[in-house]
Amino acid sequence: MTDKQGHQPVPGAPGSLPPSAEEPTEPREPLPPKPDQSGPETVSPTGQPTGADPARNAQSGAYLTTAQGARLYDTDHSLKAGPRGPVLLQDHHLREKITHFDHERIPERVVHARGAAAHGVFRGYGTAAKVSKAAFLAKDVETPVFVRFSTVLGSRGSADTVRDTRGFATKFYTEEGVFDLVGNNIPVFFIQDAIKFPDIIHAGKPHPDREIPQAQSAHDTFWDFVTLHSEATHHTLWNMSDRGIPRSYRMMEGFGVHTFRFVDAEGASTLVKFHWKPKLGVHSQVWEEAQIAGGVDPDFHRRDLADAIEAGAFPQWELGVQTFPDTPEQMFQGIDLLDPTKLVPEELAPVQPIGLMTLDANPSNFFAETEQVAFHLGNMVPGIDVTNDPLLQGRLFSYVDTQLTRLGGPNFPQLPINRTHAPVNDMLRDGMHQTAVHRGVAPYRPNSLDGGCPFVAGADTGAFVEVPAEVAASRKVREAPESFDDHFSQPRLFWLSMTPVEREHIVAAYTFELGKCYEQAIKERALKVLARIDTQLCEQVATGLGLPAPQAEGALADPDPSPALSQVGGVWPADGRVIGIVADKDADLDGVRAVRDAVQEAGMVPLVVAPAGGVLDPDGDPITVQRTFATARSIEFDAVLLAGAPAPGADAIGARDAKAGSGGGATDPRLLLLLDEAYRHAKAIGAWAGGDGVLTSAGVPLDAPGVVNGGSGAEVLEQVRHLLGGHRVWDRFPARV
Ligand code: HDE
Repeated sequence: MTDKQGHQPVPGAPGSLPPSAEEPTEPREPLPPKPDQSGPETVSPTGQPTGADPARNAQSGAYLTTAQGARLYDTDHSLKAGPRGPVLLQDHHLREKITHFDHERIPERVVHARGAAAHGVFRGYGTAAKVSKAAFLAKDVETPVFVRFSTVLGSRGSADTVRDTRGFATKFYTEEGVFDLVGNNIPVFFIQDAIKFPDIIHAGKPHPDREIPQAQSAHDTFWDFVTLHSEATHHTLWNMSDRGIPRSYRMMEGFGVHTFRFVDAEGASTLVKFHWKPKLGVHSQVWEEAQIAGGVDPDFHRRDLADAIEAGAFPQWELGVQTFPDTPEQMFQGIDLLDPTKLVPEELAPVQPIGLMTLDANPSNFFAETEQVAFHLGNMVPGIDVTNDPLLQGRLFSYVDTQLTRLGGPNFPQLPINRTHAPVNDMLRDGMHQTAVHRGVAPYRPNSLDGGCPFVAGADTGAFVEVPAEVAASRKVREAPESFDDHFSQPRLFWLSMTPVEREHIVAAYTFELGKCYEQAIKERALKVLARIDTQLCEQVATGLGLPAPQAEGALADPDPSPALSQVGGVWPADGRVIGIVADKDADLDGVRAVRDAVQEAGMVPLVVAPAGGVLDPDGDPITVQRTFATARSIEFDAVLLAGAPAPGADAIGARDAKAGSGGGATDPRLLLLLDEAYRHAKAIGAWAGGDGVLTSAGVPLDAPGVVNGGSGAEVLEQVRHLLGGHRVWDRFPARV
């Protein structure tokens, strides 16, 4: 609200206008934070300050000030030589405000730019104690963590649900220093040597001329590279599987990918591979869902994670390790443990649980926490060490290096989110953005002026001591070991381990992605690669592309399948799953209330969908409408229930746009679309109180698997809940895809 001269009324200032009804005019205390939404702790569990300064939290004081603390009376008008005159250079507030704004952005991550994160805790089971002396793995030790999930290829503002690998990076703030486990949701990688990383990323990123496509692998340069560089075959196959399109960050596995070392108190070393196992099971979208979500809710995964945590449905993962003897060969049953394009089937080396992670708080500031968090593989603690995996070795260089550009200098470990909770006593000094006020005069060793401090620790006083592993004498070479040459046996293992429906999805994914390539030669080369994985896979994709299927070069071996690689077949908790309940004013509203409450009690999320917003039954026990036919889309729901037959929607706002000519009393086309998609995406569907007629209109067969019809709302819900345990109604594939 402004006066005639365009001035903002200043409360208490001479000439203030009466307060407007919308705008508060009195300073007030800030609202208390929502539960579980507090900022980073100012003091760590070990009593160390973390650097978070509550006094600098935005919007927490009564009066607006400059960065220097001077109170301001106007932030809406520049200081001018008269109302129509030029702006005066002396306007410090204008310059400060604009200059700071001009520099608000920092470079996005060169990969993994798009992400979402959460705070939590990790509690060790103590089961790793015999192989690792890391203190945070000991029984019942609780360690704060910060986890950032991400896509790889897309820019910071790109859609969440694209087909891509997902990052799964965890920062453990242990008492012995920060340990970063920077993993992915796929256990193998595209390349075996870090020197190829710029190549694969340049190929996967948008084309340099037009900068399209964004966050996609369905384009020529990606397929050009991965079909020429056959060590990428295994990871690419995982990308084309359902693992490339997760339903939720909460329902992804995580993998350290490389083989690491555990070191016990005596210095003995064991090779390990890290696995995160989600308590909710591994669950994916179907491709059409992922594509729709990219348009109707590009923040699908970010929202899902934040909503679940805010609602108290804290996601959990069990951390586990596969362990292998640290022999000079570093091989396990013919699998080279230093080759990051290989996994070790769980049937050969079971994953042994060593702790539980619970994510229980959302970040309070995206930039300060999610954007500024800086992971680095070299952040290790005593009890964990690296191996010679050439991919891992290159990563040890890259992460600090990239932060120097991204975070503008070498002092990023001082940012609150990156601060260790262990006491720091380094001799690193000065540099851009130095926030510490170091005391003493002798940041060097040896010194006598600061009493010789600090001293170095020994293994018995908690020092990180590298495993004194033998390094075989050899020539300097740019070569890989021969065992790295096998690029096809594990892709075949993965393919053979998939169920028919998962194979169907893989075929569809390759057909889609290659169908988006323009270069015929790349498609033909891709088919040759597929022929080396499986004849049937190659033939089916070739049919979809309208090309002849080439013969495999050489015989295909048949490794034993690894059922653990499949996502289908388990039974999982339905916690946090979203149930759409469709109703209108004439529906069985008592049933809606009962089902809504039962869904909530079961730890799931009910969303009432009606033709228009507001409430149903306003004169009785009102039911809040959370989605309308205009705002609901099937992708948001894990199951859809119909509490009757909503009245024909020809007159509903937007219905005519949704399907021209469908007026005249037909069921609202947006509801029919919702049901059609839910059906084709193999979701559980339920109807009672006459909703079956609408299902029939939507082309949903009442006797199809996973379609529950009749009885009371509670009975329908019970069956639907049971169906959700399997994640999807797998028997319904292949439907009319
Ligand atoms: Fe990364 N990777 N990476 N990466 N990576 C980065 O570091 C790199 C690799 C992974 O949420 C960058 O801070 C090289 C494998 C995750 O902040 C950069 C190589 C795995 C994240 C970088 C790899 C990963 C990154 C970009 C080949 C799974 C996001 C921004 C040797 C085991 C972390 C940054 C976050 C981020 C380099 C390969 C996982 C450029 C050179 C293998 C989850 O430093």
